[in-house]
Amino acid sequence: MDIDGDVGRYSSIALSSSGYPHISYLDRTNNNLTYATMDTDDDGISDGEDNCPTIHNPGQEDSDGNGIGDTCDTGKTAIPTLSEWGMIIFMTIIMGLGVITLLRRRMV
Ligand SMILES: [Ca+2]
Ligand SMILES: [Ca+2]
Ligand SMILES: [Ca+2]
Repeated sequence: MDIDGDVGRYSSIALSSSGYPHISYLDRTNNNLTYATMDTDDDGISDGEDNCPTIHNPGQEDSDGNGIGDTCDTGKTAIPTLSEWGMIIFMTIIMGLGVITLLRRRMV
């Protein structure tokens, strides 16, 4: 059935490997083969293409580029702040000095 409520004919349905349905039908009003799209969150992006299909995000922002929209991406990898980077570098240097000290003691 299209947005005008007209029923098509010869409909077909196929499921993608991720389980997303792909539906096409012959539109009775113009005899065009039509691909039916579903937009659950009404953001203008069909569910199959939407990087966050249940939350309205027409901009499809995905700041970390993992394919999951920012509004849905709960498993974001935290990027260390400048002070955290400083601590990481500091600890790496301390550990490196510790390893060098241990190796020198063993060589003596
Ligand atoms: Ca959508
Ligand atoms: Ca969306
Ligand atoms: Ca993301």
